[in-house]
Amino acid sequence: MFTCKRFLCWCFATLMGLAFPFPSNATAMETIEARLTTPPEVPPPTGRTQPAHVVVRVQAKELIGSIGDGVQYKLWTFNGTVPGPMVRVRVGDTVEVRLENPKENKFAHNMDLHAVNGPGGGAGANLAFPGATGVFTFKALAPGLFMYHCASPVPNPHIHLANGMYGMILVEPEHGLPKVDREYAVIESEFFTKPSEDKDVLEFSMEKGLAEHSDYVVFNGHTGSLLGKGELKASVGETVRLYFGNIGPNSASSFHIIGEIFDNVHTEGTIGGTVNHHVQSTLVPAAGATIVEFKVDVPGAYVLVDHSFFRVAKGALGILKVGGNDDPSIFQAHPAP
Ligand SMILES: [Cu+2]
Repeated sequence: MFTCKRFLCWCFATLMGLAFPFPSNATAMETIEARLTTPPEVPPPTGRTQPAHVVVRVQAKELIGSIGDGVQYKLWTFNGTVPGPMVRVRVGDTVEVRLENPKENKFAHNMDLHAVNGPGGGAGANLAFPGATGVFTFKALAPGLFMYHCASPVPNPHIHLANGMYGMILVEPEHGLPKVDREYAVIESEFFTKPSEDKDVLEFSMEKGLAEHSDYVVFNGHTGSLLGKGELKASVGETVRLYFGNIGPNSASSFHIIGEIFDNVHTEGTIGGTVNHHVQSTLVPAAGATIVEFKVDVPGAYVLVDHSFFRVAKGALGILKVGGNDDPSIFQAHPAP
């Protein structure tokens, strides 16, 4: 029943609304530039409690780069790196994706983001031929870790993936993720190669791609990206969160860290979905992702691998170097008697 008291409240609210109009979401939403990082570096938490209009600027670059020691390859990249930049937004954000394709490039490129609800993940909307910029916006409706990749039909999408055009976008939940001490991003991928007209430079082999016979399986675009100076670092007692993606383009990954048990595995990169505990290896499909978290207890070198093990010989390994003090109650080596 619409009582007199309710009517007076309604009148008051209406008048206040006219006198002090509340800003709508559209007008209140601030516009910010996404801070992009190259894996293994991860952008910092958004720290925002409100959605924003986030502008992501990416440039397609076709270049010759290294995929292994002494191995040069004709790469197609986002922002000149393989993988492309990592993006971090918050659920509810409106994300404006701006893909510039410089006129010096030979091919059309675009971006299909798996975080998108919309045709082609945006790939049809931002297809950019050399000299053009493709733009589309989407609202991040679901939190999670998502892959993105080029899906240009020129000459066909799978070549663009195989040549290096992929990356990850993290969509934080409304209140962000629990704080950890270290965050890293790693993406696995395959290369299918043959000599190009320049004998010192390899290029994509359609024959090997179709046969699913990879020459290289790598983390972060290079057989040595997580070795030597590229080793990931942590200290005993710290918590580590790894954003792990697998672009394939063909094979699923049996992701494992030798000597470490994953405390939490956010299966299939979901946030708010299934979290498994005490996991040894986790399966990541092509164009899928996972988030694993663990506390490091013992110092030493921990080896990241695809435990489909012959891929280690093709390059799928990296090191997490853990510093700090031993805890013999957890692990100790005994000298030979
Ligand atoms: Cu492309």
